[in-house]
Order: sequence, then C-alpha cells, then structure tokens
Amino acid sequence: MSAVLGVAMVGCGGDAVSEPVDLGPKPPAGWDETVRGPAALDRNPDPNVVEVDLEARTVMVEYKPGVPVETWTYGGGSPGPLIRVPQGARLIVHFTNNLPEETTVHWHGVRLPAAMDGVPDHSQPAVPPGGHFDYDFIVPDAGLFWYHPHVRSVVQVADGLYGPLLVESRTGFDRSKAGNAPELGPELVLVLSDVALTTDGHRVTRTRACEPPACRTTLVSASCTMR
Ligand SMILES: [Cu+2]
Repeated sequence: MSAVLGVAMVGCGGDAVSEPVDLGPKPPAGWDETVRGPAALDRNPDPNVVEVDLEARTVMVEYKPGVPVETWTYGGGSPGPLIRVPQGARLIVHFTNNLPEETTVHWHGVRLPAAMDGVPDHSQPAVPPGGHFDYDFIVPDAGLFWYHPHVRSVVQVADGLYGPLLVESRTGFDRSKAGNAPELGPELVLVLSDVALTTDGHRVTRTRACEPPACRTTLVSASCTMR
C-alpha cells in the first residue's frame, strides 16, 4: 500500500520465538527502550505453533501534542504488533474486528491457502463489526512481511491498519557472507509510515482533502531489538 513507504528488517523482543537462532552480536541492555514497538504474545507452548490474538479498533493518537486524531489500529497501536514466527511454523491469529466497519486481514506476500488470504468475497466473507475470524496457516518462507486490511485498503491502511510479520529463518543469518558483517550492530524492525496531517494536527482523510500548504507529513517509526 502506498501509505507504507517501507518495512525494514528484522526482529523484536516478542514472545513468539520458538527456537534459538544465532543472530550475532547482542545489543547492550536497554539500548532500544525509547523506540521499541509492540510485539504480539504467543500463547501457545508448542514451539511449532505461534498463536496470537489480534484486535482491530480505533484509538485517539496525538501526532501533534494536544490534538488527538482518530487512528485505526491493530491492538491499539499503529503500526500493529510485530508477529514473529519461525519458518515452517503454524501461525494462528484470532482476529476480532472492533472497528465501525467491516474488514479483513491480508498477509502480504505470504504463500498460504487462498482461504486464509483475507480477500473479501474471494477467500472469506468480510469480518463485520464485532465479528471474529481465525487465520490459521503455515509460513513456508523466511522474510519480513506485513499485514493489512483488504477492505477499502487505501482508506483503512491510511487510517493506521498495518503491522509487521517476521518469519525467522530456521538456519539463521550467515554473517560470514555479508561483507563487513562483524561490524554490524543490533538489528531492528522499522516500520515507516507517511501520515498526512493538517496544520492543526488532524489526519488528512477522504473527507478532509490535503491541499498544500495546508497540510504536512509526519514520519512515524517503530522498531524493536533482536534478542
Ligand atoms: Cu498487501
């Protein structure tokens, strides 16, 4: 989606890690405390199953201090929580829609059965307000992906609905093949979002057009440590 300029890499201190992987140098304690983003909690003890809850709901966010803006979120934050899964594991996401309109969750770039792809009227009925849907699939490929709605995507993503999905390689990252790898520092997941706000701090929406210079853009980012 155009609202997300980039989703860049790797890892977070969430509880979804099931198998140890050598990730190289560890960051010093506390180094990321001011930038760490949320991570989904894995509530399944099986190391080959990651099972999380995901709720879509609106919250008020002050991009500009003192000016609350209605933001559509996964789990109360934008971006939504990092979901971290070992490659080849089964991911179960218990999704609840507490938005004022229907939605779905699409797992961007992930190879999965069509029924889990979150495309309304093709793979599943849209999830109505107050409704639930259980996504349940194997993640076959390592990499950094993201999730977002597939209902009025341009609007719902722009309103704040997106989050990172990290599928962690079973074999880890071979730093000996990465040039100056020993110089690499701690790895991060970064989610960069282009959020258009009016000069008084309100979100530019389909009903509030952005007409420069009456608007400005704010960059929102989140990151978290690899452990
Ligand atoms: Cu997508």
